[in-house]
Amino acid sequence: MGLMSGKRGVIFGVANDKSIAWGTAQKLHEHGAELAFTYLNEALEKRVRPLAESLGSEIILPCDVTSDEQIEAVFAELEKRWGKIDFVVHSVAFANRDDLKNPFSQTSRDGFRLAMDISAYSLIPMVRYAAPLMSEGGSVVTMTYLGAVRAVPQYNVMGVAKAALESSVRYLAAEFGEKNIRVNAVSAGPIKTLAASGIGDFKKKLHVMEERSPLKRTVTQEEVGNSALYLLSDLASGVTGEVHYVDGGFSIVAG
Ligand code: NAD
Ligand code: 0WE
Repeated sequence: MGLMSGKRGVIFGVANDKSIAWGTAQKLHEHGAELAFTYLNEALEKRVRPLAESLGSEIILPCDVTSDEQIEAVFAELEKRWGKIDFVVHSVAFANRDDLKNPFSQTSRDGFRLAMDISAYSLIPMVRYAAPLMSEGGSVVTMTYLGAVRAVPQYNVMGVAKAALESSVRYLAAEFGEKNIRVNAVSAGPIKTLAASGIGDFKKKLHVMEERSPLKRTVTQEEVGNSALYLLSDLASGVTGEVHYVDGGFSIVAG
């Protein structure tokens, strides 16, 4: 207990109580963290606000990550309210539904740009604006998927965006290491969330995990949250630029 006591941070990417960001928020709260949340739009604010308030959070802010100004405004508000922060959770991704269905070579320029902008680029301004508030060092965690490093059927342009995201984790870790700001990713196995509900044969992905992964089961939001908790805590004080797999060992056998 108390791994995060005295620490404050912000979580981007809660949509509902199935979100990986919410599993992470619960673990951080259990271990004593004080949390701020962002939401994409007014429809999601209705879901996020009660969840955030149930963990005692008082800072609940809008943020569409396609806007540098909105990202900057989140950290400006955190500076006003808290002065400094200790951690950031980036748990945001989006691609056009068609691009997760059609053959990869059909990916449009606009679809590529959109997936890259929301799912990869957004981490960069997030760390840029968070860093000045991390005056005593800090830790940033983003969420990724095996499709970054393998050609997973239908993951398509999201795989390219996750490859850019994982590479950005390394470049950000290299740049901000001297400020004692660590940047890492958690690569989760398939979990039934809102983002997964739009995927054609997602059930099949879950079954493949249950049959072929070393642990013979899928993983939960709470298990992903536990790894994010570790990376955000001082337990991981020597860890940066890493992609940490929470996938029941699937990546070591997948072929
Ligand atoms: P989710 O739908 O709960 O979360 C995705 C979030 O992205 C939502 O909160 C949504 O509002 C937000 N988002 C989309 N566009 C945005 C924008 N322009 N600005 C701000 N926010 C925006 O689904 P999830 O599965 O919890 O996804 C969270 C992260 O986990 C994503 O990065 C996803 O790629 C990653 N991931 C998911 C799985 C899985 O199987 N569910 C596996 C590995 C990694
Ligand atoms: O990152 C993801 C999913 C991200 C995602 C999901 C959607 C669905 C609805 C991004 N954009 C959208 N756009 C929509 O309109 N995952 C890791 C979950 C996921 O998605 C897959 C997977 C897995 C796993 C798609 C194909 C194959 C496997």
